[in-house]
Amino acid sequence: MERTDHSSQDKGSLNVRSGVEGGHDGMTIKPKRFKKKKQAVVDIPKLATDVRNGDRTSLSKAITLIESANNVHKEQAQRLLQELLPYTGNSIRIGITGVPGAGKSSFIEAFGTMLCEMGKQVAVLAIDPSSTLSGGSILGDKTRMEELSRNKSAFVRPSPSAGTLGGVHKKSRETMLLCEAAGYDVILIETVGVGQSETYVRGMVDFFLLLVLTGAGDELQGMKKGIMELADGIVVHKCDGDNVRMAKKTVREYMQILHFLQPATPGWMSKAIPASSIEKTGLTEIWEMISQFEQTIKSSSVWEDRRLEQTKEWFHTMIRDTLIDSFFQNSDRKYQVKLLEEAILEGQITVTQGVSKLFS
Ligand SMILES: Nc1nc2c(ncn2[C@@H]2O[C@H](COP(=O)(O)OP(=O)(O)OP(=O)(O)O)[C@@H](O)[C@H]2O)c(=O)[nH]1
Ligand SMILES: [Mg+2]
Repeated sequence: MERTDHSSQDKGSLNVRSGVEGGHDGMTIKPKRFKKKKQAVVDIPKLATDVRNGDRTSLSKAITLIESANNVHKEQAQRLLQELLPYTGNSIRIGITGVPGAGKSSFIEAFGTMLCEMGKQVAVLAIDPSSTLSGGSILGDKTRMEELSRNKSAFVRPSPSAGTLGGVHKKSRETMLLCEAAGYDVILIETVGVGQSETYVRGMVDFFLLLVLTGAGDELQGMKKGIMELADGIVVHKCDGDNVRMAKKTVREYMQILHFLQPATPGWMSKAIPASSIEKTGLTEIWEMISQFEQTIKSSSVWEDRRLEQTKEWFHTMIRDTLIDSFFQNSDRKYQVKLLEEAILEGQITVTQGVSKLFS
């Protein structure tokens, strides 16, 4: 299926991005379309149909609606999702992590392009906790995914830079569902392997791929064993030029280590594979590994169980987020917190007493 493309693909994404970066007031892009007066008339059933028909402009618009913090948009976004829910879930969701500079974006460009050539529809999302601080490394990503961004079978969506990682995560899950409803059958999610983001991404994908560089010994010194235990596959990246011999040695080292680790997915033995995004080697092997994983895991209940568990976890995370938001939104409460904070710092009351006062 070829997607309809009313605007140019690049233009579509760029339009949306500026809206997202516009901040929490939501739809700063295309202001004419989302002027206050017109807010009520977004035709949700039509938008749902257009998204399902693979119209990328509509998909961009739908994602912008999901990312908006405006209450009217929020309500519309949920109605839209509800309409599209029956058409979601039919993709393989792949998380890609690795230290900054491991080559994640370059890998997605090469790997995603190969998948498109194989007839897949590929959506790329990014969860970038650093983008709120740095103003977005996403422009760099865009240039690194130039070929993929132009591909008619691909949809590249930069990460929303909306507040906390928790917030980004919540929106990314819904964005992923929209992409599935639009017919994308492979979802690639890039995240920087620092802090908490990899745990978030692990919680929303089927297959988790860790990109590493040569020198397993050195890497492992600084790498938490934990992140390796999350990975279903390890790519020893930049296996090209003078680096080939070292990369192959590193693969053997990782294979040995993996042997002793708890499997990330029950019933699956994680593997290490060498690859180069520049020379485009190892990419078919990686896809074969992922396909084999899918086949193996789908034949047991693990696939379905994990997805159900992830949805449950998502629900509980949202309850916690909502509780926290609603707690701090109340302006009297904010004032009370400030006063109690002062009393605690001056030693008049204990922290526990301060908390008790807020909840009594
Ligand atoms: N030799 C070699 N260099 C590569 C390869 N893939 C990427 N690079 C280089 O590695 C650098 C980092 O690549 P990116 O794709 O931006 O890495 P990243 O992991 O997405 O980086 P962040 O998004 O900043 O975390 C760039 O200079 C790339 O040209 C590869 O297969 N071989
Ligand atoms: Mg990147």
